[in-house]
Amino acid sequence: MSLATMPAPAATPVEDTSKMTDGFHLVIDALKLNDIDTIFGLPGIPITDFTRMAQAEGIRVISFRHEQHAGNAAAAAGFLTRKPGICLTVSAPGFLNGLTALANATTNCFPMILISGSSEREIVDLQQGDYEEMDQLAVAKPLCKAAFRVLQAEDIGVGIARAIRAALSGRPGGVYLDLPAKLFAQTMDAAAGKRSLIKVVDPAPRQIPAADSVKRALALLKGARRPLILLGKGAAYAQADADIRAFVENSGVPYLPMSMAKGLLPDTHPQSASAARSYVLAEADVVVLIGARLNWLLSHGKGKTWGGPKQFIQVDISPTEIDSNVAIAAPVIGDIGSCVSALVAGMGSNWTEPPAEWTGAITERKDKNLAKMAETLARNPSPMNFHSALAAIREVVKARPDAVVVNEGANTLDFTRSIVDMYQPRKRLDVGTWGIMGIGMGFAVAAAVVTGKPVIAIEGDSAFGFSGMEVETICRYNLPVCVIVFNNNGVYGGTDVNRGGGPDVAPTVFVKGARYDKMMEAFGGVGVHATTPQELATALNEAIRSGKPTLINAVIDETAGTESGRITRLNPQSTAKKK
Ligand code: ADP
Ligand code: TPW
Repeated sequence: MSLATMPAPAATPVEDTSKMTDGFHLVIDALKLNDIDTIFGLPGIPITDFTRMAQAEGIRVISFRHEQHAGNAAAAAGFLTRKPGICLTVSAPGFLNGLTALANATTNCFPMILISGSSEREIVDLQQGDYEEMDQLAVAKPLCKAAFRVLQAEDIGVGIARAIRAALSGRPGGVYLDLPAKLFAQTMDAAAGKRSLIKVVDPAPRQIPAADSVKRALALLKGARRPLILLGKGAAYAQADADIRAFVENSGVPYLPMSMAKGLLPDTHPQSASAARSYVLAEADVVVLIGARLNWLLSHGKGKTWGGPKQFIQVDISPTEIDSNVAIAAPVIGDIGSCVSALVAGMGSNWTEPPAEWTGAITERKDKNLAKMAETLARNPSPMNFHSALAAIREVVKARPDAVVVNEGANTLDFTRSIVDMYQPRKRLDVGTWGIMGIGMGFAVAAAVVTGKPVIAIEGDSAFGFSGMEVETICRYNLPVCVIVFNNNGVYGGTDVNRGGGPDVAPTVFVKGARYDKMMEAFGGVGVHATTPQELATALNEAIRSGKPTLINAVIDETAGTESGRITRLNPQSTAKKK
């Protein structure tokens, strides 16, 4: 080919940046396309600009003081809304701070997506010492349901879609999405970028149970002499409230709610067997588990708690959950809405209620226990104890059943769970499957942000400490959160002594008489020091009325309660004799 016949070299195209988009905008557009309206996070390299742009584009960005709490907020938002909660962090340390929340969300079956910026792959993979170097994808993988990394702008749509599907479909859980710094600045043609995004269709498809599994379950339930229904937080998450109510009421079977399933039916419901819990667990012959695992919280379905032999019907979306601890006679696999409505349909209109002998025996025990509890709650000791403080709070919650209760601690958790009745679904958020401390302020922020309802966070003083700095976040966004710190001067209580005799206090003891209320005042919120149930109730009512961020330092008898609350038995005991 002669020079003369060679085609002229193409002129270098001048980039028309007005028709370009970039990684920042594609991530934001992909989230918005999928109706994600809120991000919980903490800015820094490489996601600082992302948070600004997201806010500019109309996404609500709730900035925290520590990523763990942003992650917990995302998890709680996921549980409450059935949309994956989004947590956004910086690389390595920020990512690791968020990871606890991601793992906890996965353990709890809450849908969330942890999106972390990460450092340059070329440097990270050769371990050449980049700024905040870490192979985050590899670290996250064993701790969540799925983990993805996006390297090219044109794959952002797919990355976000896969993350949403993984978080929501089947058993919900945590997903990690790794976005390297370079991705954010990558550009591509705007129209092609738009076409590359995916609006996820039906991310949590209904899973209809097999007809024969429903039949098998109903046949077993029909033959039961002492049936029991156990509702777990999967049932609360499923938002199949009417079906669950119909199943309980049409069957006439007594039920027990796990802590976060409280309120699916009001705790005052005549079929609630909560006040006769140990009796029904030990005596039931057929137990229907709905969105509850037979893990440590249910003594693995065996042993003394469960008394004589029993048969289980288990409704769950995850087929591999079945037989995990004991044999399940009738698994019903599918989403709770589909399964429970199939059970209701199969029961028909003339289902025989359980024998009166069984329901009568439960009522008898319930009445006795409730009368005993009423007596305890009516006492007014000085200083206040867990019971008298919670007796006051329980009346406030009764009057405001729409308020969300967040709860953590040891005794504070156990007593609140049994004393404060819940009346509406998904109004109670707590330490969940791990019994983890530190969820308090993150969950409270999320509950306020996504529900707009008053939030009452009932916190042990140790529990509160894990996320206490987030009271600034609560004040900054002016959220209607009232934190009640049950201040008994330590982990569990404040009376332990240093067995070595030195000047240090015992490992479980805190500064005595601390004034947590001042922390809220430091950021412009309302602080109240309460030493009586009356003062506590007045302050809580006022907080709910005003909607102002409030912290009530509730002084509790430091000798009240027990070590580890109700799970003291899990504490290993030393058998070594001291010389
Ligand atoms: P709890 O701690 O209240 O006993 P768990 O967290 O142990 O509850 O159990 C929740 C269960 O609910 C999990 O096994 C999970 O697979 C199941 N689950 C979650 N969402 C759904 C759903 N939509 N349909 C069916 N099962 C679900
Ligand atoms: C992340 C261990 C369980 S309960 C608790 C701790 C430290 C605090 C109990 O004291 P608190 O409650 O809150 O004052 P109360 O009502 O008895 O006075 N680290 C994590 N999670 C857990 N569960 C612990 C430690 C623990």
